[in-house]
Amino acid sequence: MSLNATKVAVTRRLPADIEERMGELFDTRFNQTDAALSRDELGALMAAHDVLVPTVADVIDGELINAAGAQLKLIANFGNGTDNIDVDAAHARGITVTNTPSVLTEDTADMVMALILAVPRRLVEGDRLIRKPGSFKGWSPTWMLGRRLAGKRLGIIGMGRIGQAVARRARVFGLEVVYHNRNRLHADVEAETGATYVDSLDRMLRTVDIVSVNCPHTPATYHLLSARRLGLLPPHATLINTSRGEVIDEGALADALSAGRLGGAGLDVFEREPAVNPRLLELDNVVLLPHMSSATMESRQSMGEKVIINIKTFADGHRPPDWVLPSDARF
Ligand code: 8YV
Repeated sequence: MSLNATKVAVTRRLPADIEERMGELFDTRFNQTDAALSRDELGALMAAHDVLVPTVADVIDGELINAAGAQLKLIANFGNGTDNIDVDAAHARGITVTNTPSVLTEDTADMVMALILAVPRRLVEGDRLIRKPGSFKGWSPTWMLGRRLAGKRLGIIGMGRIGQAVARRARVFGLEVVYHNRNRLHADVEAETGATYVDSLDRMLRTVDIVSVNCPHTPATYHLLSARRLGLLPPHATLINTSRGEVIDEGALADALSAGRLGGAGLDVFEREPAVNPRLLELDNVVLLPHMSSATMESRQSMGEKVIINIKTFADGHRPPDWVLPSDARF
């Protein structure tokens, strides 16, 4: 494939200079309107391009992949998580999948900390209140009491790059950090992050004051936080999710929060995104964000650069740096 003959389709608007560079390098079709594409529109792009650049909002399932034209050879996801793509179906069809890891780690970890502060210290509730005329009648000793962070225990589910970046930050706030992961980390990483491994997720949940979900959404983590597991958390606990909504049973979470069986939640992602369980909207102890943990100019720029490097390397006949392995080849 010669580079500027490579036909690339991008499903959403990207930063201007990324689009400009892609336009110079490849025969690129952009989505000027930035409107989410329908399934049929995605199918049409996959029938006519060598490379598709989708985002988390585009579901590229096995059916679409199997209907793609034989010329489609690369799906270069603009995003870290690839649960929007059936990677195994792509692999079976000889289509390579890449993602954009590492460049959004620090921004996402910052947002986890922002939520860890926002929920127990009632930041958003306070802001809402002060905007309601007459609601702030002046200071009093029992006014807007929250919960202190220092000395509390944070449990991190999923100790990859983002989980580790959260642990480093959490220590500075005086939190004790424990984690659960498929595999225990090397002792050096545990020492550097100050995090202690707990081999049983159930046991970890029973003992934490705050829990942060930082694992990817896979068949194995779908509803990992089920009604039963949410019931193991102490009633004062705060739950933070910046990963994927599907990892938590959102209906069971709304039940637990409404019934006062959970202290609060900070959610940047939702099970049926962009829909949000309406019961969550009623609760003051819940902070809701529109999937914006990695939304910084810097991360979007670096994600775009990664997409370009992945396409360019692939079109040049080499293995792209951010190749996503099929599930049977992951370890
Ligand atoms: C991105 C994300 O903004 O990269 C991810 O996995 O969840 C987000 O933070 C999104 O995926 C862009 O496609």
